[in-house]
Amino acid sequence: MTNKIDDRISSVNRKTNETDIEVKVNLDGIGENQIRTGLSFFDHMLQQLSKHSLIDIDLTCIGDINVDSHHTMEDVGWALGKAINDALDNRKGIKRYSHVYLPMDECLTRCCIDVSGRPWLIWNVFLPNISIKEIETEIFKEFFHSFSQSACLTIHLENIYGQNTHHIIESCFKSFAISLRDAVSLDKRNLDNVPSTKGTLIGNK
Ligand SMILES: [Mn+2]
Repeated sequence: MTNKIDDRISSVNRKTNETDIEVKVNLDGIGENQIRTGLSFFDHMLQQLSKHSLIDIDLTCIGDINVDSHHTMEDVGWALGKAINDALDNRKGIKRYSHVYLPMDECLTRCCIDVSGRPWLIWNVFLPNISIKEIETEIFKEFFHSFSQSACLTIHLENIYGQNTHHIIESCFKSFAISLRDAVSLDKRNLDNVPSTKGTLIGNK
């Protein structure tokens, strides 16, 4: 018997008075991406996320970046997480758990994830209260929090040590990407089953 897994793709459109977002993802991609948020450093981080997760991401956000970067980053996190959640569908056959230690020059960051259906973020990442380009560093936590909520993912991110703020933030995105790639990948021995004794990993059930 051949186990057929449907294409794991999805698209999400979300428009509010603050942001207008279109995003398409393919979980079984090759890391191709088109990212346009109007925030160049954020684009750089989302390109890392796609490249190292091998999830193809086509994302456009027209946000109120004349106000600040907060709404754009929070809402992009939510829309991207929702697209991942939809593409995962019933979560059959996925590996579910993964973790990665990611070194980047002087810095080391660990990401542990559970594609659990239960949203949770632990953020043990201490950043100096500065801005990189137009983004206040505190908003990166909001991105990952939104993502965890709409993707129904348990994410534990911890920067173990590091000095350079760019490296610390980038190591969070890269460690998240690589652990996500592994956790949503399919286990050939378990394609017909949801990896839970409860029998479901669908969000918030
Ligand atoms: Mn960089």
